[in-house]
Amino acid sequence: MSVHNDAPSSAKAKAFERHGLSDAQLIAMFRIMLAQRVLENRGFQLNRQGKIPFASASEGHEAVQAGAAMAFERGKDILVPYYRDLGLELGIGLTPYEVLLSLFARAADHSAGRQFPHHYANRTLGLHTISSVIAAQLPHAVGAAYALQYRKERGRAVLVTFGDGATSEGEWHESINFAAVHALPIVFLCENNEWAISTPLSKQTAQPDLYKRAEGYGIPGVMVDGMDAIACYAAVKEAMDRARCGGGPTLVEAKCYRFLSHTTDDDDRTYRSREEVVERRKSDPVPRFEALLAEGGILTAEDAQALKRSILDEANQATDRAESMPYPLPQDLYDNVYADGWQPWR
Ligand SMILES: Cc1ncc(C[n+]2csc(CCOP(=O)(O)OP(=O)(O)O)c2C)c(N)n1
Ligand SMILES: [Mg+2]
Repeated sequence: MSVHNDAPSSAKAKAFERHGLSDAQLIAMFRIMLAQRVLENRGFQLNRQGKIPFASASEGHEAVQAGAAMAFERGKDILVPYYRDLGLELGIGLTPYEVLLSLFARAADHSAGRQFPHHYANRTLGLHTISSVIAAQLPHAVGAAYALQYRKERGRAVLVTFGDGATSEGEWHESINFAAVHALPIVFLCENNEWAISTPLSKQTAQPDLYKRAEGYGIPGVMVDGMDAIACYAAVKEAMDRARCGGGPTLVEAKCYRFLSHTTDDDDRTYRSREEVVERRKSDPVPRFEALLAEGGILTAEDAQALKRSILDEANQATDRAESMPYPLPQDLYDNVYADGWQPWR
């Protein structure tokens, strides 16, 4: 990463609050956002081509994930994500090839080709596998944070993410309460996209500001514009810093929106209007961040084009390479399912 740089690069450039992020870090965040969008679209394309059984969609979540990824310290922190966190996973170091191996269910995938996207653990990156059971990742994450505290591993923290729907689960409340009581090094990041498949937020809770629940547990609660990548970085960074130095947990609520259907198996036209989606698209975080970087003199239109081309090239190469890899063998089906024959987390 380049050195800290507060000044806009060109004389005509507009200054903006960058919270200490260098030009290189801002461009890295934009790269994550673009890669997330390209790869999520690739998942949908491959599914519609009949090449993969299933993919999820995170369009609208790019800013919160690129911001949070930049606040994550590689080699120290632990990420316990959920299934809509492709950008976060890419942002902490997962490669497009690893993502494609999972989508194509190939043997070389981290979960050996089980094909449910995002179930890849990566020990080196500090990436915990997800749980498809909503909110079940929270007690796992709290357990990891408890282990850090028990072992006196100061300077490390856990980042756990979940959607608005997860906040209705008992495990959500139990986990936050336990973490608060023990002042554990953990940040609870809610990606509130206003929908839990077809259930709108208004049917989930009568208090749409989810961050306010933090007060009931005696921890700080912060609300952030989830379409603003820099604001998301600042909020998660502050919370992670507090957690890393013994200040206990924080609940951060990032207000975003899910632009596409829940997954390739869902059709959102059956439960929400096109007008709503079109209206919300106006706050798309990707063009918004691109415009900010352009106005700030950080990324020219040509640079942005070149970046987009290189990301698409990388995604295409990763797709071809992963597709050419072998499937797992039928006799390996029960590997890592029972204790017998267990292999260490890789
Ligand atoms: C315990 C449990 N109940 C129901 C489901 C089915 N389900 C899968 S995703 C989902 C919606 C969750 O919504 P939210 O937490 O808001 O996350 P989002 O998908 O919007 O990012 C549901 C109900 C599940 N996986 N686990
Ligand atoms: Mg949701």
